[in-house]
Parts: sequence; structure tokens; C-alpha cells
Amino acid sequence: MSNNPEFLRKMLETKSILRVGGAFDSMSAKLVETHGFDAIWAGSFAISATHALPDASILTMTEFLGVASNMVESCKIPVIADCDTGFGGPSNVSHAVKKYEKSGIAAISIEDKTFPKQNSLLENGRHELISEKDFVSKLIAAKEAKQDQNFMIIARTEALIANLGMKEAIKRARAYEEAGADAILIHSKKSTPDEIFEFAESWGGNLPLVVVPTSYPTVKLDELVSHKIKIVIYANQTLRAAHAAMSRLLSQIIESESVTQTKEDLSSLEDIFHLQEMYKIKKQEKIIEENLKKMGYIN
Ligand code: SPV
Ligand code: MG
Repeated sequence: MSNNPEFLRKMLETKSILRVGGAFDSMSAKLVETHGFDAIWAGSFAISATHALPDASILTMTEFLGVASNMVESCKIPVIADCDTGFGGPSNVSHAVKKYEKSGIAAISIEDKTFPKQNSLLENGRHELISEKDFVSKLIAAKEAKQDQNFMIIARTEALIANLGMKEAIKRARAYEEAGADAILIHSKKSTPDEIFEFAESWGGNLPLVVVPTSYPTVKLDELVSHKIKIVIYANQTLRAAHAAMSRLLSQIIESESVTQTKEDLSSLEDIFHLQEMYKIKKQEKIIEENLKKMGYIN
């Protein structure tokens, strides 16, 4: 098994940066894998969107976990699960850590917003933080709950999202490291990576840094590497690409009263058969047939 927490830790040691692709179901997770990403992000925004629900702590832990564990079953690379605010207080975090770890997920992220949270990139969203002490309590609970020390607890601070300033972001990140987090996710809604880079230069901690460049998408991998970022999450582009492609196709069918989409616009049935391993069934049928022949049931 290479999707376990140990493998994620090994990659962190050996690679300059890990590229993590956002997914919202097993198909998108498998595409992330086959296109050469190091790990899969089971993000709350994309998973909520596939249920046509807001990214606002609406789905339950069990529902998020169901999607993430389906990804684990279908993929060989590690799954990093977005656990929002940890589904409640320290005891909820503790329960979530046990459940997620048992399901083969390699890492979870929890953030220091109030519950129910709203998506970080929502204009005029309610971006309020719980106290540092209360979030440290959740991190202590998470650390105590994990069985495999390689399982990673990513502590995400929303201090910059909440406009609380660099000093507060750094103070919190340091406290989260001391509380036993395994990585720090520093999120930003700015259109350039400058504040992320400033954070990375000045926070002074030892944990790997994680970023989600949704609002500054043109940042180059080598720029991130040179600013000591260890994990980059392309959180929602697969969802948005799928939404755009489906919307284009559906309006085209309605407008032209037939399917005029070209081979380039649509994956072939063959592509999908390959993804769902349809040919494994064919192989299985052959084996059953050979055995039935041997046993004299058929000629
Ligand atoms: C997600 O993908 O669910 C995230 C990143 O948490 S963001 O949407 O920017 O909050
Ligand atoms: Mg999220």
C-alpha cells in the first residue's frame, strides 16, 4: 500500500514539494492519480458542491468521510482529507481522527474558524476564528487520538483570511506547532503569493508548510519551493473544469438538438472503461470459465 501515512511522510522527506490535486469523488481522485500528482485533496468545497450544497459545515463528518474513504479504496496515492473545523470541539476532533485514520486516509486538515464555517474565498463571508487556546485544545485532542504517528494533522490558520494580520498568523502557527500539529496550512485570499511568502520567511517554525493557491493560481512551483513551501494543493480546479465542461455540453445539446461535441471534447467510452477497470471483469469471467470447464460444468 502506498497510500498510507508512512508513504506521505517519505515523499515529504524525499521530494522538494508535493503536488496535491483536488478531487470530489473516486473518478476525479483517480484522474488526479493517473496524471502524476503525489496526493489527493478531498476538499470540503468540492465535495459540498457535488451535493449541490454550500461549503458551510452542512454535510456531516460521515458524509465527508464516505467520499474520502471511497477515494482511498480506488487510489494508490495518499488522500489528504479536509475536515473543516473538526466537526465540533476536541471530542469531535478525537472521534474524527480515529475514523479517518482507520479508513486509510493519510492526513487530515483542521482549521481555526468558528463552527459552522463558511468557505474562505467567499466575498463578505463570515470569517471568524476561535481562540488560539480553543484550537490548541483541538490539536492536542487530535494528537492524542492518532494511533500511527505518521498520520498527519495539518493545522490550518485562517488568520490572514480573517484579516487579523501577519503577526496573529505567525503567533497561531507557532502555537499550533507546539501543540503537536504535523504541518501548517497558511491560507490566503490575496491575488498574489506575497503574504504567503512573507509568512514562510518569517514564521520561524520547523513544520512543513501547505498552501492552496486558488486566488493566486499562476504562482510557479519553483517559486513555492524557493519559499520553503512543502505541499501545494490545487483544491478546486478539477471541480470547476468538470462544471464548465458539463455546462458547455448540456447547452450545446439543447441548442443544436443533437450531440455535436467532437472527440476532443468528450472522453471516449474506452477512456471510461479503462478508468473503471471494466476489463478486469472480462479477465475474471475468463478465469471463471476456465475453472468451470475444468470442473466439467461447461465444454
Ligand atoms: C477546500 O478546497 O475545501 C478548501 C480550500 O478548504 S478553500 O476552498 O479555499 O477554502
Ligand atoms: Mg474546505
